[in-house]
Formats: sequence, C-alpha cells, structure tokens
Amino acid sequence: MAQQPCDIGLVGLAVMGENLALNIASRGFHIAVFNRTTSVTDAFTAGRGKLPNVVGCHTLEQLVAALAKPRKVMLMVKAGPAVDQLIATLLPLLSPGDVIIDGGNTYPADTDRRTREVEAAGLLYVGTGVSGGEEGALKGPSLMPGGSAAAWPLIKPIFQAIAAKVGPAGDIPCCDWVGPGGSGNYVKMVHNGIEYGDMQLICEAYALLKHGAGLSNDELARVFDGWNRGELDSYLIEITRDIFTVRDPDTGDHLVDRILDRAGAKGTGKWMSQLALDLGAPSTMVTEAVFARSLSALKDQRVRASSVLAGPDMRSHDDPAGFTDQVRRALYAAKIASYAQGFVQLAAAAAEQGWQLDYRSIAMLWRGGCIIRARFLDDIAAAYAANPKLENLMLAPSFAKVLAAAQPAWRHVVATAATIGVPVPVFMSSLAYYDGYRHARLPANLLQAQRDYFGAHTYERTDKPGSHHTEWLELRRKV
Ligand code: 2AM
Repeated sequence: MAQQPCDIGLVGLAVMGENLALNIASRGFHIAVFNRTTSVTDAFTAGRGKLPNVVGCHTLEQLVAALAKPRKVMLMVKAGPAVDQLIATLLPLLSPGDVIIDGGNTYPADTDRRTREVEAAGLLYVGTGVSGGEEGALKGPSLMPGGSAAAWPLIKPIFQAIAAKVGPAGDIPCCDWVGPGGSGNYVKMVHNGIEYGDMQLICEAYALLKHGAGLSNDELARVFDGWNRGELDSYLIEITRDIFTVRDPDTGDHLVDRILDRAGAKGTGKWMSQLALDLGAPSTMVTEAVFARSLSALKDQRVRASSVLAGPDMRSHDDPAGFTDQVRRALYAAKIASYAQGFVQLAAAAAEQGWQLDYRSIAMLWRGGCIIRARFLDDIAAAYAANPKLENLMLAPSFAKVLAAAQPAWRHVVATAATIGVPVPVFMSSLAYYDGYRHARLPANLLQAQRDYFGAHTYERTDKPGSHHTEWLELRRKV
C-alpha cells in the first residue's frame, strides 16, 4: 500500500478517469485509484498507471484509507444513479470536512441536490465540468468546479495544476471556482451548447461554400486555414481545416465525403435547450443546432423526400471569392450572437438560483483545454471586464461595432441561402435573434391583442399602467 498518504483518490477508470489520473500523477501528486471492476484497476496499475505515485485499490475502504485528510475523492463514473450510489457508499467511510468531487457530465440540478445532501452530512461536495475529451483529461482540461465553496481551497492546488494553461507565459490555468451548487455543471452545459452552435454554424458555412461558392475540399482546407489566422482562430476551425485534407486510406477519396450525414448527440445540448425553455431564455441557436442533428438523423426520409419536394437549383454565386468572405463575416457575427445567448442563459439561471457568477472568469476558463477554445474568448473576457453587468454581449461596444460592420454580409449570406435552398437554420436564427433583440417594438402587441380577444388574458398599454381587457367583439367594426 501507499508509502505516503495520497493527495486525492479517483474512482472510475474508464478512459476519462484513467487519463485524469495520469494527468494528476504527472504533476507529482500521489493518487489512489479504484474501479468497480477490479481487473480494470489492476490492468491500469500494471500498465499506463504503473507509477510510484499511483496506488491501486481493490475496495473503496482501501481507497479512503490511502488518503491524506481532509480527504478528496473524485468520481469519474457514468453520470446519474452511479454517482448517488457511490456517494451513499462513501459517506459512512469519510469524515466531516472531506470532499467528494463529481467530474462527470452531470445535470446541474443533480449537483444542486447532492451538494445539499453531502453538506447536510458535514462533508463538502463539488460538481466540476471537465472539458477537452480524452486528450484534455490527460494533458490539461478546462475545469469548471462548483458546489461547496469551502472545498475550493482544498482542491485548488491539484485542479489548477492539472488544468490547461494559457496566456503569454502559458501559466494561467483554465480552472477557477465557478460558484455554488450545480453552477459548475451549468457552465459546462452551456459550454457544450455553445459547442453545438459553433459546430453547426461551421457545417452550414461548409454547405454554403460547397454549394454556393462551389469550393472543392482542397479549397475548403485553404479557406479554413485562412480563417484560422483571423478573428475566427479556434480549435474547431483548425480541425475543420485538417478534416478537409484527410484521405480515406481505402478509397483514396476525401474521407469527409465518405461519412454518412447522420449526426449523433449525447444530450448536453438538449439539456441547455430544455433549461432555456424553462427559464424563458431565448437560446434559439443551440436549439436549432440540436434540431439540425435531429433532422440529419432522418436520413432515410430525407432521401425519399429529395425526389418529391421541390427546391431551387443550388447554383453558385457569381462572385465565389467575395461570397466566401461574406460567409466568414456572417460566421463571426453569428458566433457572437450564439455566445451572447449562452451567457444570457447563464445569467438567467444565476438570477433564478441566486448564484453570483463572474462572466469574465467563465470566458477565461474556456480559453484552453476545451473544444470551444478560441481567440474570441479573450474579447468576451475583455467585454465583461469593461462591464461586469453587461446585459448582452452584443451590446458590448466592441461587439456592437463588429455586428454593425458584418450586417450586410450576414444578411446577404442568409438571403442567398434562402434563395438557393441551402438549409442554414442556425445562421438564420442568429440573424433573427439579432433583429428581434434590436427592435424596440415587436409585433407582440398584436399577439397580446389575440390572447386578450380569445382568452381574456389582458394586456398592458404603452400609454397607461395596469392590465387591461377589452370586449373585442363589442368594439369590432364590420369590415
Ligand atoms: P466498471 O469498469 O466497473 O464498469 C464508466 O462507465 C465508469 O463508471 C467505469 O469505470 C465504470 O466501472 C464506472 N461505473 C459505472 N457505474 C458504476 C457504479 N454504479 N459504481 C461504481 N462505478 C461505476
């Protein structure tokens, strides 16, 4: 067993848990590991985890006994009932002041509840977003911890040591305390929802460039390479560029052309949409992105419909180079709208839950280690630094200016998509959101009239206070 007490214990040695354990060990911490299926633990400690500072345990009792106090136990197991079962098993083995950390993709309300339950037992609880996939877990993820505030000083040295680092000197960790309860998981969920939007926007840009500008895969690789040198510089643009260069070893064709156009989803984008609906927060872009995946999954129906339903010729634009640049500008504008929606939803959730969140810090957490890492996040952080109470990112002077300048391209791209029949639901909803948000007066006056007409739901007036009802049938004039 351990020569010295371990700094942290980790439960669950699937690929994320394994990689996170190796990351922790690589920073010099002593770590005890446990997996429900013992052979997995043994295979790990005999293989990649055969290190002097990694201690394999066959029971949770052994794991707990191996830890320095206050103990820290991190769960890297399937989100859901497994976490509750493990908490129930661990609580009697641990002592007041010990910390249980859940690193899974957990539904924020589950972490709210577990934080209350674990705190009621005198222990501390953390639900942390871990982003960056397998490689991030191994080399440096973006970490978004929330829960019991008193746990933060205890886990901070380990968390900030293992997190991705950014900044000119490469020493700013992409990890900071988010806030109470499930706020860390909420931030991770919004990260994933934003990721859905970013990915779908890139796919729509691809469709526009392919059909509207007639670009080949090689040309697309060059265009994305160029985009990656400007304001769109990001991990997703970079991997998209790379994807267009890869050939299928079997056929020699571009691999992207051999991939079935039916998208999968694990559900965090859907959670964000569902919670947006609950809050009444207009996160239209993630919602369209989720539905775009749903529509893509109807492959067989779409194939049948393609020979029944009419559409225009997807003819190329007269000025492919000019159009390509307009797509770039529209993509950047849409991306601003998408992040604006994400932060607005976060603020709505924070207001509902009573969380005090630091939006600048949250933007900074995503600058490295995770899928949405991008140069753009520095600008978001700067906007929140200038005004921590910013109502909507689009209102930050720097972004308002970009949006104003991008407008003609944004409108032209959406109009072209409609004209040539290329489906771009997220581009379209981004512009509709922008236009909806910037109108002091929307047609909802008529909506309120309709609601009052058929349901006596009452309406407010522009010229006097209170709620009003009209007997519409009595006042109506014959037309
Ligand atoms: P296993 O190897 O024994 O299946 C991802 O599924 C990880 O979560 C695996 O390490 C898995 O352990 C673990 N896991 C899933 N359900 C669990 C549970 N109820 N208790 C403990 N570990 C669990």
